[in-house]
Amino acid sequence: MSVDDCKLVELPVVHNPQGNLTFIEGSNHVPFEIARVYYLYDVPGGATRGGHAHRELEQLLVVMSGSLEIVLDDGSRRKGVRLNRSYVGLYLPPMTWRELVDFSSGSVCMVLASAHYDEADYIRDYDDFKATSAPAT
Ligand code: T46
Repeated sequence: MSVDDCKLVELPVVHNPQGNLTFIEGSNHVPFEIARVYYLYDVPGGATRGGHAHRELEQLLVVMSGSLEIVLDDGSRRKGVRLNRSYVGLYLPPMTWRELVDFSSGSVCMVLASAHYDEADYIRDYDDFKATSAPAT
């Protein structure tokens, strides 16, 4: 898996003078059935979240309010992506190391996930991640 497999997904917007509406359909706007939704909020200034990869989990991150940066790492390359639109998501395939940094005040990040929470799916040690993601020689 490469950082280039992490794709920005533009979500539909139903414009209305009374306010806009965006919707997300599993297996349509995201390439998986949605099994879980969680969100990060009340993140204090300077905090970093993430700092792990998932063995099998796929996710779509949508910053509903405010902004933050996601630092992606595939074991050989790093890339930063800033999210600040509630109609643009970032798709994260399995085996992507991610760090969420530079949260603006009051930001809210919603995450759609392909499976229920399972600690066994996490790789929380960067050296383990590098070893697991390295191509076989
Ligand atoms: C990810 C980034 C973007 C649960 O009990 N259920 C859940 O669904 C989740 C996501 C977490 N937890 C528990 C596990 C830990 O005891 O909540 C605690 C904090 O989780 P974690 O340290 O993994 O939080 P983040 O913000 O570093 O990472 C989370 C997701 O875990 C992760 O999949 O990609 O957000």
